[in-house]
This record gives sequence, C-alpha cells and structure tokens, in this order.
Amino acid sequence: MRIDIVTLFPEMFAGPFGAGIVARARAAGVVEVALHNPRDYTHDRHHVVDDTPFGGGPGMVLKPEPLFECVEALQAQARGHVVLLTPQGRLLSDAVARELAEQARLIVICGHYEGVDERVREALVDDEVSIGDFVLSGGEPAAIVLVDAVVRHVPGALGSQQSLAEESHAGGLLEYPQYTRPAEYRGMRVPEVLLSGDHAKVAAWRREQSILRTARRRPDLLERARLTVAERRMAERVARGQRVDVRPRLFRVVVPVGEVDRAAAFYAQLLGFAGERVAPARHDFDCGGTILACVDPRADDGGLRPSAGCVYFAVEDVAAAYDRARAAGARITDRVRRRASGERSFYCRDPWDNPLCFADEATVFSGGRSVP
Ligand code: 6GU
Repeated sequence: MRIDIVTLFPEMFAGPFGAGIVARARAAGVVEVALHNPRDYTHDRHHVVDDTPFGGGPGMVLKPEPLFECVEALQAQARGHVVLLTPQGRLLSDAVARELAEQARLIVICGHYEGVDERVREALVDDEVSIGDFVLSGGEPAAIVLVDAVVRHVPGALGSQQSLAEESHAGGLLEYPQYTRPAEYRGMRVPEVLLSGDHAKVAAWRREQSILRTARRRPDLLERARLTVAERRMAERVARGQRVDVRPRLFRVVVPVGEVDRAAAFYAQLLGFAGERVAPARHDFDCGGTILACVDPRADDGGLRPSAGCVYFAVEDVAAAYDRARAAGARITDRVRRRASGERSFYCRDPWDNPLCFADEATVFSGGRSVP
C-alpha cells in the first residue's frame, strides 16, 4: 500500500513515522509513505497557501490551487483514494481503518487554519475523516493517528494477524485484562483460571471479561457487538447497573419464503441493505437488533417456524420505502396514509404473500415511548 500525505508541516511526521509499526511496515516494504507540501505547488514569490475568507470572518482558508495541483500531480502517477482530515468528517473507527486499508493508494490531506476552500471538498476529496469530537489546530496529528490505525490492517505489517483479531474493538468489544509473570506481585494475584492451562476455560473467561468491561466502560459499543442472546442479556444487566430485568427479548422474526436467493434480492432492495446468508435456506437482515430471517421452510433444517402475521418496520422516510417496495416488486395493498393510531404507514405483500407494513418512525409509538 502507498500513502501520500499532503501537509504544510512535513517535519511533524519524522518522529512518529521513524519508529514503531509504521517504520517497520516501511522497512518490510509493505507500506510506502511519502510527504508532499502544497507550498511547493504555488507559483508566486511568497508561496502563499492561504487567504482570507470571502464574506469576511476570522482566520484563514487554504486556497484551492496548491491543493488541486499537488493532488492532481499525485493522481497522475496512480489513482488514489483522497481523504481529507477534518473535524467535520466521519468518525474514525476500526471499521473505517480496515476499509481504508483495502485501498492500494491513499492520498491524505491535512486541513489547517479555519478550513479549506469548499471546492477542494467538492471536486478533489473522496472521503472526510475526523479522529474524534475535539478540535486540533491542524490535521497532522490526525494523519499520524489515521496512518497507524490503517497500517495495522495491511497484511504483513503486524507481527501476527492473531493479535489484530483479538484486540480491542476487533469484535466490537474491548479487550480482556492481560497479565504476565510474576504470578503474584505485591500481593496481587493473577486470576487462577489463567494459570490453569485449560484453554477452553481461559477463552470463556476472556470472553466474559471483554463483555463485562465493555458493558461497564463503553455501553455504547454493545449495540453493534456480536453477542449471543445470553451474553447480551448479561451485558445489558451490567450496563444498567445490575438491575435485574427478566423481560423476554424479541430477537428474530421469521418470514417463510419460497426461494431464498430471490428473497435475499427482494428484501435487499426493499430494505436497502444486503443482509447475510447464514445458512443455505436462510438469509438474515439485522433490523436494529431484531433479525428478519427469510427462511425456506421446505429446505431449512434449523427448525425455524414462520412467525405469525404482519411484520412492521419503522423507517425514516416512508415515501422512499414505498418507492423501494414498488421497485422491488412488492404488491401494495394499502397506500401511504395516516392511520387512526396516528401512524403514517403503507402495507404491502412480498412475493410469497407475507404481509409487511412500513411506518414513518416519527409517528410510531410503543407503550408511550417513541421507538428508537
Ligand atoms: Cl481530522 N482535524 C482537525 N483539525 N481537528 C480534528 C480532527 C481532524 N479530528 C478531530 N479533531
């Protein structure tokens, strides 16, 4: 992978890239990193890269010409995915880092001063990334963070890919506690299970610790973590402060379909995302924690029974859902209108005659609470 960094302060990268994983990956020939200064792409005597904003206001704005000329010169060598580092970008996460690591070439622009000319965003940049909800005086520290997080995911950059899989966030959970020798230090003992040599027990303990730690420290991560129903129940109990709540959790709605391939395509178009083939005769769509399972009852050996009646979806844009339903080939049985309950919704049937309802989420209520 090649990473080009466009920065007014290339000297800021010498330390961070001179040691550690980035240096190792460069030495191993896995990653190439190059620095480019837009100041070298100016044509005036004073090499001016910024100017005052049109319309007035404080601060300076990065001029478009040096950035366009610099990035275009790089693009002429080989096409790259252009990332602008800005607090307005999408938040960097392990998933974003993994996605960026798949690019053959990244061109990373460090924003500066009050901002960059909007035309850079519109015509030069493919992607905008922020590293957190705080303001840095420049994009350089963010670029250092981004490059580290991305390079870790480039095959061959880490000592072992195992350590990647097990680290915090990889499975949507924080990492379990780690210990090394001595087994007792200042009266503090390493948990007995880790000394037992029982690999299954160790794995179970670590899994539980990861879930407990995530529930206590970052309950916001639980939503997207891959947990079994029992694990989720435990995690949510902990996240709520041990309050016991034994209400059952609705976790799956089964719709019987005649042909799983066709159902996968139909529901992907209807719902707007691809879902997941989890068995030859079953395709799942995770609808906010509750799974819509499209199952061919003749072929499925998982023993799933069809769930009764109409399946209700809350959507942000009911008109868009209506258009998708028509495009997917659903049979509309009742057009979009406001119901006596106050819900705005429409009804349709899938190709196997399963009744579906899509309701405007802003109008949907459940037990007096708006459905999240
Ligand atoms: Cl990417 N740039 C700047 N200037 N500030 C930030 C940031 C980026 N991410 C968080 N704060």
